[in-house]
Amino acid sequence: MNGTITAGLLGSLLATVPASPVPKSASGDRDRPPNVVVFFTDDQGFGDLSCFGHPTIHTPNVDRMAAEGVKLTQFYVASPVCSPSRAALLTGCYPKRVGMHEHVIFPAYDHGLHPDETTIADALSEAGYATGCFGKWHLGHRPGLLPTSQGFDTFFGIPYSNDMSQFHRPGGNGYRHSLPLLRDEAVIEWEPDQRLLTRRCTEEAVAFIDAHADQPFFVYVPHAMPHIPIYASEAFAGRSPRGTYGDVIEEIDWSVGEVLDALERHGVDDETLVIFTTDNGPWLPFKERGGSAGLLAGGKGGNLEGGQRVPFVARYPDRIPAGLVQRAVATTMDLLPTIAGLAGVTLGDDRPIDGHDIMPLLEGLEGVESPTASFLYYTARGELAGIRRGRWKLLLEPGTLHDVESDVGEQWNRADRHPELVAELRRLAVERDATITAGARPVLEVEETIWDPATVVRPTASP
Ligand SMILES: [Ca+2]
Repeated sequence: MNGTITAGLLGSLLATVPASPVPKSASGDRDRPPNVVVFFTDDQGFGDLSCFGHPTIHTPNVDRMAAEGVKLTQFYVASPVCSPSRAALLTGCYPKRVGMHEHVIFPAYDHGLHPDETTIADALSEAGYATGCFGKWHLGHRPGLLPTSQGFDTFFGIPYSNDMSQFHRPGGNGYRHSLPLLRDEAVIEWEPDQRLLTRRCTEEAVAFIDAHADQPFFVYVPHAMPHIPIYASEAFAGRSPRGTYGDVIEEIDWSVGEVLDALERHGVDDETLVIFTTDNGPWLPFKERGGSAGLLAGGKGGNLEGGQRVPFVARYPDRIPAGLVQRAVATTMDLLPTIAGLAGVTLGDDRPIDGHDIMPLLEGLEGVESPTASFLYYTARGELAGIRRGRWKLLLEPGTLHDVESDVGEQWNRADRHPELVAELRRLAVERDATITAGARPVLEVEETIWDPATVVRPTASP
């Protein structure tokens, strides 16, 4: 055999291949860019998936994504709290670069991510994608700041955290706000039954896929759970040995399964990139109602690894090999350039970003290294906190140096042994932060409101 096959022989070889049970309606269309689905859960820990080692929480659908795709074990969010982390995911920038670094947005606040920023949804909209957001937004809730002003065709969900309601804060806490459920920019319910949030957002996401399967689509599912107060629907309540927190994660896993089923039903699962990750680490003070960072120290709100290193799984059978585990450092800021690259969108150079295209890393190409030369840590309030370069992580205060590859739990401070490295990393962190600060872009402040931020509406459903 010389490697060439005649047309007749090729025909007879193909004839022996059994017909695929699922028609690949779009897979033969190489001009069509891949669909993209991003699950971005809220406050789920590094250790809260069975494929990341949890012994009793059962997550077969995310586990299947990992078995059929890639798992990243050193994947970071750019902030240990919600709003800055979400800004980084959608814009590919450190939160400080887009002015969103100073903690989370509360109901009375009037600012949000500037609509002039390019989000993943903006980039994909430009490429002809249908774009939908189903879950919790938390990047501004005044007119012009909601998802429909940030590249999304539609939005269903809550504008800020599910505890930002006087009915979900113990003792009221001086809190004078109620939680609305929105469709696009309109309030459709006050104080929605939180037991149904995961299910309803999933049903909306699946309906969106059903309606747009004949064109490229981007579905962003930032589930409001497992941020406290945690609730699961009746079908999941009381099911997990890990208690309500486990029930909530298992319902989120069900949500992933529903979306994977929809992709398969429409014959587009091979050419759809599905990502599962979370916005920051577990909220530890809530004890059994919060999650676990597994081997990592710390959790939400802090800069120990448990606050910012999160589980990451990606499935895209056309490009990503099954069962790959990557230990290279990557971050949520890499998603915008990676996804834009897949969609054939060139990002303008008028707005510098911090992320890198990590498709070669997700594909496991031979010899590929992390494009993240160094990673900066910021506190929940947006102050420079530290830096990771290679295996070394320096936290500026109290000046601890850890080899976070051998010492993933940050137990053994090596600062005394490597004073020159400490000085070098400190200098690099300060220099890089100064560059970001000098080029920082503004948020947008909007005085008008869609609803009265002090609206008081008694909940009717959630216990
Ligand atoms: Ca969060």
